[in-house]
Amino acid sequence: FQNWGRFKKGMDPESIQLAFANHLEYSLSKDQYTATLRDMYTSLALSIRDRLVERWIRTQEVYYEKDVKRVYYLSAEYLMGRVMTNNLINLGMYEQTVEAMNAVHVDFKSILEQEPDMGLGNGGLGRLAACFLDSMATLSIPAYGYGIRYEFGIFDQDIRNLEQVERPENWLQYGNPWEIARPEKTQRVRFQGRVEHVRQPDGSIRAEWVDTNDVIGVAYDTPINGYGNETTNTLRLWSARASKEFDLEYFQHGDYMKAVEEKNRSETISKVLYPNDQVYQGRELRLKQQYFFVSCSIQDIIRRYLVNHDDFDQFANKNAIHMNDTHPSLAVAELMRLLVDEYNLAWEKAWEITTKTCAYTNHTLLAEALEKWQVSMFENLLPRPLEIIYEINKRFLRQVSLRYPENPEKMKQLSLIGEGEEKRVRMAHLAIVGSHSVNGVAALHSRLLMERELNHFYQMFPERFNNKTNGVTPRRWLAAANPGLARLISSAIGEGWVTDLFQLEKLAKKAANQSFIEQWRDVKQENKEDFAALVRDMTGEIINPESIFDFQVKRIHEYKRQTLNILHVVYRWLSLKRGETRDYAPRTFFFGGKAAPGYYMAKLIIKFICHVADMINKDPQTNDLLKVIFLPNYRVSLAERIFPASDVSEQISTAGYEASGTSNMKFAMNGALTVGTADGANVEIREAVGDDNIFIFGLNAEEAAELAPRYNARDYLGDQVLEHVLNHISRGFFNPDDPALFHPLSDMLLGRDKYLNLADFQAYVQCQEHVDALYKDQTEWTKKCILNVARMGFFSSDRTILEYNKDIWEAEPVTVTRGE
Ligand code: 26R
Repeated sequence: FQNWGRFKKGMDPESIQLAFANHLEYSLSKDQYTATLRDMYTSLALSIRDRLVERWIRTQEVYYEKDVKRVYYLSAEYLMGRVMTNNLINLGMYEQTVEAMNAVHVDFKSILEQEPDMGLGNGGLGRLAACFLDSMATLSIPAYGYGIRYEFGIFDQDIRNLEQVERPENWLQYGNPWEIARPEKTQRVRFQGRVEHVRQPDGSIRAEWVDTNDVIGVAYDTPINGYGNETTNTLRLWSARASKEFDLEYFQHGDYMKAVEEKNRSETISKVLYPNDQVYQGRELRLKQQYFFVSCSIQDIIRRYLVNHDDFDQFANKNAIHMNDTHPSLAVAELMRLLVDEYNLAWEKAWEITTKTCAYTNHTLLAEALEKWQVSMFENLLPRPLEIIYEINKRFLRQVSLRYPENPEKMKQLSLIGEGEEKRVRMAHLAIVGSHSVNGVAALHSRLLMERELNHFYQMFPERFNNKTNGVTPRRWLAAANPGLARLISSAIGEGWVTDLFQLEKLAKKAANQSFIEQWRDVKQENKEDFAALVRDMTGEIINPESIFDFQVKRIHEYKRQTLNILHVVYRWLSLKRGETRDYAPRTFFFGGKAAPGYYMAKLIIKFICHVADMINKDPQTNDLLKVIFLPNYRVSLAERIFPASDVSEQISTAGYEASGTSNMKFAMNGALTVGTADGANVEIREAVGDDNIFIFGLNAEEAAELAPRYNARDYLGDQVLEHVLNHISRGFFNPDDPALFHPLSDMLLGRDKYLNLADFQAYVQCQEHVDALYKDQTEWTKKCILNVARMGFFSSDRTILEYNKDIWEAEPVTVTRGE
């Protein structure tokens, strides 16, 4: 293996060319006549993967040799997007690869376009997990991501006849050159069956979970390399396979078709990502997914630990298990089950290990997103984990009754089992009780958890609660996505910001420098022109690159208030039609985002935006001042084009509902100004950039919560134009063919609107007028953009991960070096 040198390791353009040609011929059996662009993409990906492998093997060796403490991040979602550019940048071979491709007359940009997004997530939570993987590797933290290898990720969204249509997203159809299948690394997961309690010779009682229907998890590994170091961590995703016994039983009974059918059934577990976010639905297959990946992962963690240890005394010192929301909260029960049933630990000992090892992050304040699985579903599917949960609850409630004697109310509030019409397991309670740390994802969110949603638990365990404000990786979201701005920044302050984002502060003194301001504007303008070309290709719409590019891109949800945004757009249009120009600057309002397929109101909102856009864009009278574009299929790779081209970032959720938001950070990091409510991380962005450099409007969280019970939308109809807007909607102006179409929308806005759209409307309109006024002074505007970027240091996911590691995981960073 000594002379692989050039083919497998060389980072210079010529070596990359050799590797590329080699893979084209010997891995894909293609020549210059038959190779498609996709073949070239695959060959290049394989060439890059080769360069990761040596580092990857070495990293894992070092972890083993040093018996390091490992961090295990358990997440049902990873929204990785494309990985090629990121890998090249982190390996430090981007420029060399561009050169190599140029030399063989291959258009590098179109190769990058071949890669499908790895879209194994819904939105914020899944993308956060992906940013965290990048930061953990860059900070040399021994970390593993564990999750599910969904065959179908988040659906592709088409807009047809002005509404959303979902298409399956088959990201694996042409193979995945980044992953390595590990058919020998499997774990067995049990379902159904029953529990026998068997008395042992020593008098103790052991639980045996028998007559189960087992499913096998097969590991697929993806290397995650750090920026500018040798660390290469592992993202291990589990794929479901039918177990041999399962096959045999049926095949031996001679019912071949039934056997294949059953086999298929167990393999559906990892078939598709559930596209709901924020609205829990108690689907059995989803519970199977959760237990499947949790059980595979916990078994794998224990297996790895036992390679170096022969008892569990060091387990909590060597492992941190982090639960990304409650989706993996069965980890608490599964770790207990394995320690007690399989490894014969005493309950108390196992419980101490479990709580010291596990930690939980909450990502939402919406009650309807809380997972509460029917006990009846557990009884059938997971009888033994249910018994474990009951035992955890029994002991926990004993503790509660000591702390709050004679207080059945408290017991009810805190119990892991909710007693409504039907008994349910409250997964958040399980996660909190089984963890030594519980955190929210922005200062406001964590405070509201402690004061409101989780106050009962906060009173019981105040020391467990803490905040970890989210962050995003500057490698993907600035260095890779916005090379023009990255170059300009580096030319001014050097390249240190890529791993130490606080260095951006050095840009602040450049904000007064006229020539720097002009260069900054040139970069933004070029990005906007590129984006306008992309919009033309995607939608056929011609937009004015001199107009303000205003974006609201995120999942469609009532609490995020895309409705408030589109109401303002209609208001603006009607004002223009009345001849009130109000000094509007030309503006293009972009919307993008997917609606959960079963979320009626979200789909109606998309439809409404599209109808409004259709009408406004056809109006020659207002065209040079106002355009509206719904961008189809918002996803990571499209986001990478959006942030660099953005002037205004819309972050307008009803205060108290958006846990953090992370696109708010990506926009600001790319020099957009935020129009937002005092919600989630917007509050901390305001603190960082200063009141003068952000547009905050509307009710704060306390005011909104106070208003909600006595809110009357009609109190806010004083404004003539607003009334006009709402009349237009309810009279079917935007849809003459079916005038009732948008009634549910106007009924919602004028009725018991939980999200108080009209209460914030006036403030929002005024705020938007300030935006127009400022934009007319391009120098002032650009200064504020520069100051925004200068103060984004805090919002790097490196800072977030350092805090997690210091306060929760306490893993030692390990420098990996390759022997030559
Ligand atoms: C239970 C199920 C239906 C479900 C609920 C919620 C599935 C998925 C979700 C997604 C939630 C948890 C989510 O993505 N939350 C977002 O997390 C981001 C990262 O912390 C935050 O920035 C964002 O504010 C929050 O909405």
